[in-house]
Amino acid sequence: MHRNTDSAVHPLSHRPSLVHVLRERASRHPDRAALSFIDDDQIETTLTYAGLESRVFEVANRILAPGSDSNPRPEQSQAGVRPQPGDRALLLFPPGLEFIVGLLACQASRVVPVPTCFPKPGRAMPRLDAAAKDCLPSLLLADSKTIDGIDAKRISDAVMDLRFVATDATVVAKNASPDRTQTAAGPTQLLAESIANNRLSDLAFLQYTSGSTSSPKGVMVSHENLLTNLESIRKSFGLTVCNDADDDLTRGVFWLPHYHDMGLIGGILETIFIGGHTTLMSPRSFLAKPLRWLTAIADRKATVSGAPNFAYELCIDRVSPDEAAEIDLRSWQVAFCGAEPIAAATLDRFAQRFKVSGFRHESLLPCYGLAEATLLVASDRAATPYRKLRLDRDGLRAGRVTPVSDDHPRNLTRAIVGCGQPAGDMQIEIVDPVRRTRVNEGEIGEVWLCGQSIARGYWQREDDNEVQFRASINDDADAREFLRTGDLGFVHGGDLFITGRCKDVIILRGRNYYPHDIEATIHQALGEDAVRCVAVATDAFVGDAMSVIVEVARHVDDVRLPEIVRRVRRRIIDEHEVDARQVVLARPGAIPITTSGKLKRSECRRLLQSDEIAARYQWMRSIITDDSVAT
Ligand code: 1ZZ
Repeated sequence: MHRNTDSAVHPLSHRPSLVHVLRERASRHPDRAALSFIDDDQIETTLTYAGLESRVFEVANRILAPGSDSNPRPEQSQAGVRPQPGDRALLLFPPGLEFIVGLLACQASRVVPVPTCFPKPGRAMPRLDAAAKDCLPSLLLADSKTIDGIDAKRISDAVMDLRFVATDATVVAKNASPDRTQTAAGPTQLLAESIANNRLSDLAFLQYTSGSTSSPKGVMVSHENLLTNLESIRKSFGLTVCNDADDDLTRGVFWLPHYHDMGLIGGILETIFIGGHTTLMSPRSFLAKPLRWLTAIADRKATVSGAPNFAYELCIDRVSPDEAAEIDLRSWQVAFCGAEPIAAATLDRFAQRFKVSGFRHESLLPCYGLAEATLLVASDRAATPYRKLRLDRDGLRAGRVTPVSDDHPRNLTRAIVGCGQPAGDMQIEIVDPVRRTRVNEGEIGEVWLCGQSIARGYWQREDDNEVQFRASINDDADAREFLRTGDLGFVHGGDLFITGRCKDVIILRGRNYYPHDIEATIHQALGEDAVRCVAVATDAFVGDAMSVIVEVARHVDDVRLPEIVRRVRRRIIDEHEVDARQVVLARPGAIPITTSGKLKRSECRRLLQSDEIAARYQWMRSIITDDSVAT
């Protein structure tokens, strides 16, 4: 058993939600900058703690007083209806501070916020529609520009019928905090009561980002889960709580998507929890020019920032040695890396490239987590060199951990980065998923988790919850309930190492893609030309690799095959904003299926990796250029 003995301190009952924490911060250091946002034109907006609190109360007052809505769409059936505690509100915001105001305003008014992915202009909103159909919200919060731009043709009735609240439409007097304004009547009194009635067991938000579009799953994160995990992150990452003016301020810089657990909790909510200052920018701004991320860290003397492996890789590729020499990264104490497989080579190359900027190798902090456990599960020790194990590759494929020396031939080994120790009260067990017993030390199994950060399950999915959130280990004396992560790994020297996944999800650039969604897109793109198709992660360990096999109908002539590949890729890029690394066009019957007609994904992956699929034509992206290979 792998148990963290650090007993869970639960300093939570006196402040059962993050709104309570925000109020403390706002009264202790009202003028301290809390969150800044640099937009894509490099214009910066900042909210102080008092400013954030006042905006949160202003919007929360409005949520609770539907009569005061300056609702741009009065025809909605929910317009004018006051939400009940526990009602859901979709949050539809581009990156920026308005999203944070909306999220906390929901919590203050005991409405459950549901962050959703912000689509590109003119695009359909399948994720928003899917979340709306699943959690049946009564409100939609957005800024007025977004609400004005909502096109009834591109959105389902389930969304159009909601009460829309524009967070930036000012209808209540400034500084309308429930305690601080004597003038506050009706809604303000209601809000004060609402905040006082918040309970640790209430939902802090529903996290939909990891679900597939066709069958979305909303992870129910309670205030208790959230506050526990925020405290675990603080301890594991060694972050300072900034209570007093002379405390060393924790400064963050983040560009991660705000609707994903890592950006939302790690980037935004942790800042408020510890009373630090974080500067945010959009993922687009980072992707367009990765140097911006590092420059922001240098300019703000940031102490904490991080991203998935691909982002470190992008910096190595796109920031020149000369540019690296110009920036000062000496302040960067915690450079965390997680959300997708971590490559030791990437971390080492990053440290090497940015040594000239004053970046320290021991700042790199590999970590592991998932939305179903709120966020952080395990992380390396802060300010120490990260752990790496070189393992025998064949042993690994057979589920055995056989460390080998560094001079072993590289092609027979795989280096795996350690994700450190359980965070806070998290208990980690490595379990044989079939026998449901703990595996022996040094064997690979599924990662099972137990602790106060484990979310309360998926919204309205009792059957799934029974299997995934309430699993039991056969020989567990304490009869605990575990979350099954679907990830494979082992524990070595007290540290967790992740080796792969037993679930099908494809992780690209730290985001999860569900094969069903990609396959549905291919079918839409090809119609009658495709018989069957499958999308799999082929090179899961270094990330960034999705392969697609399409059985092409017999009537399709060979000359059309390159154009079919282009159509498949274009459509996947359009709808999912990722590209495949490999598209194989095969004859009907090439994709293995079970007797009940289900795709055998792991068999497909094996066939692709051993080059055993009989292809009519295939396209493969090389690292440097795109090239097509006719076979
Ligand atoms: P999600 C102050 N995965 O990705 C800042 N880590 O959740 C604190 N695979 O539910 C920031 N190796 O989308 C703390 N190391 O996907 C950040 O992703 C802590 O397959 C990292 O099941 C949190 C990541 C959150 C996240 C979860 C899936 C997992 C696993 C994969 C995550 C991984 C990793 C390999 C890692």
